[in-house]
Amino acid sequence: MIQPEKMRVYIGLGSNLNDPIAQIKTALAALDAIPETCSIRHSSLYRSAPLTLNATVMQPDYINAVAALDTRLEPMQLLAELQALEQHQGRTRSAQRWAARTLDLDLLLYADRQCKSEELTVPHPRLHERSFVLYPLFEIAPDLHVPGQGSVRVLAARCRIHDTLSCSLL
Ligand code: A4P
Ligand code: MG
Repeated sequence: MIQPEKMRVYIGLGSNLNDPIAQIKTALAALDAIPETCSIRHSSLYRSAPLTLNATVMQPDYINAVAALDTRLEPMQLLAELQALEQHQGRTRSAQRWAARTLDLDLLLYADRQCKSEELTVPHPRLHERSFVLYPLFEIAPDLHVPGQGSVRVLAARCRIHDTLSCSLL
């Protein structure tokens, strides 16, 4: 049987509950254990102010990172694996969008593919405007091109000017 080709994908990790640094470290190891998938590299950990929809509800700072993986899984299969890992690390989904969470795993990029549905949109629809995604992505893949948006180098530089959220290396 012919094996599907390996695809380079990028995962955004975020946590701001229950020892976020430990949550991210555990998740980085767990990503490497996903079937048909291996971890290539990951960024340093970054601390960022929470981006929320309701400024009156306080949230702890986030720890964020980005990981590069090679996978033979199709995008929806990979998303299911990511959601299972979130679940395993105690993620609960409230009705409130962008609520505090133990672990959020976003599929940022799947090779140069583009798709748009409620279940899965890649490139991740908000990646190009978020310093907590672009800084770690720039650290591990400065020459990467984001389909429909441009180079990570340019997007990260633009973000340095426009994103008012603080985001720094841990
Ligand atoms: N979904 C669609 N596309 C994708 C994708 N590319 N990757 C769907 C992952 N999931 C994707 O996600 C909601 C639905 O999006 C899923 O059912 C999936 O099928 P969720 O994880 O349940 O909820 P969410 O994360 O609250 O919603 P959303 O809109 O994905 O939020 P974001 O964009 O992930 O932002 N502030 C800081 N400083 N750092 C953060 O990491 N993260 C968020 C969440 C808000 N504020 C933050 C951070
Ligand atoms: Mg999410």
